[in-house]
Amino acid sequence: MTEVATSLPQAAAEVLRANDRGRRTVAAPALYPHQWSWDAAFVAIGWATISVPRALEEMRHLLRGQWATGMIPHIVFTPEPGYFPGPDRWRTAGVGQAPADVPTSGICQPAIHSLALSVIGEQARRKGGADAELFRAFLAETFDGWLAWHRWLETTRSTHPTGLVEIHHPWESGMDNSPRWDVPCARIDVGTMAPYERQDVRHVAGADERPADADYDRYLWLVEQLVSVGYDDDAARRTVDFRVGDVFFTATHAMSADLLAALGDGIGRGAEARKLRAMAARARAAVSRTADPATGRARDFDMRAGEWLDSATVGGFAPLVCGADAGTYDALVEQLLGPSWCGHPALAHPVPPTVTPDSEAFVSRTYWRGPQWPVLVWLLTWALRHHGRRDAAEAIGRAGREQLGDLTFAEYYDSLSGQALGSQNQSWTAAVALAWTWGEER
Ligand code: 9WN
Repeated sequence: MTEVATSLPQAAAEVLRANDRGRRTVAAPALYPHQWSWDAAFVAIGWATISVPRALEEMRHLLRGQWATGMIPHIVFTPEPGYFPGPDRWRTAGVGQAPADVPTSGICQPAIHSLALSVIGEQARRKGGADAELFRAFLAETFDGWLAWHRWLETTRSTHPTGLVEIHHPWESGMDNSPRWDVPCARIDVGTMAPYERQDVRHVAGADERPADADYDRYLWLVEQLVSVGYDDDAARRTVDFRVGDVFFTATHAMSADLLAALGDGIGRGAEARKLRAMAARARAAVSRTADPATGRARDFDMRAGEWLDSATVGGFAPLVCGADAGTYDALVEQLLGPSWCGHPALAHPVPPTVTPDSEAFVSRTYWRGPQWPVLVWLLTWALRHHGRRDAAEAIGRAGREQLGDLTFAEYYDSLSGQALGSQNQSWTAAVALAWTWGEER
């Protein structure tokens, strides 16, 4: 008799359950023992396939960390040890805008949250009854929080003439050491600061899977700069060495603001929904103005230097997330499926790598410099489907699920050898495995 292999959704659900700490899920069991902002959104999407109430709890826990400004911080800390930099390095305790009773970091991450709300809402409606009611009540109760987050992104972080969302730390992009940031990072002048010891490299098989020590010096220096101005946004704009318009972040803001508007309409918040749609339109227009005439891909903007940033990374496909005119959209889909990206003959799995293997910056196993990240692959498949390209979504989604067939639920995969890298049993990888399975059933 042949043994029945554990199915992908079963194994994925086990990972989420093992990483569950009651009202929040650790991003990864050892490497990331806290709640991260965009991880929590993807994780909630995964939970929604198992339990709508649990998915909502994840979102509620994240919102506990929201700052008075509207910012949703990139980490809501928990007492679990083992991660650096922790609250003592961020020093947000006592900062006026930060919540008094919840330790958080002082920066943010891409605005995936209303995508999560929208997907959870779909699940809740499908299940009906108590789940549908609970979702509606949750949305009515928390709508202003999500709205404040988008307002802050617009009024405080989108003031540059490009209209792009401005970030003050590579960690805010979620794609920490991506070649997208090589040029602005090279300009960071690291000053004197307290010594530190990295913890991350202890939790991975090889240090080359993680950012370099020189990157960490810059990351920690930027934290010092933000601490020095008490996390005041105006002062930060003048002070930090890293000030970049992030096109991918901007696209998530546009996408999520639109989705939140649709949810707002459903609970009688029509006036706010109109404002959200206007924000989304402005952000989408900003994304559309970034197109590189040579490649057609979207670009980031170095606000310190006043220069466009060219790099051959997945960030260039930002318009696929927020939508674009049909010509631009189709050309980008064709490029994504073509021989420099998903169709590159050297790839172990035909899903988008974070950097094309054709680029000089490409390193197949080093963090955001070339590996494939299932969570981004899923996001692109969701967006392609949402914007009417089901064919492309299905082709990439099939390959994405196949990549997860090793059941390691790795944080990322070597795009040439297919080796599982970074943390294993990463929550958001398990979550997207569940989301894909559900997406296929629809
Ligand atoms: C810093 C948790 C996070 C993700 C990021 C990813 C990585 C942190 C780190 O892990 O960043 O925020 O310590 O490396 O780059 O996208 O949210 O999974």
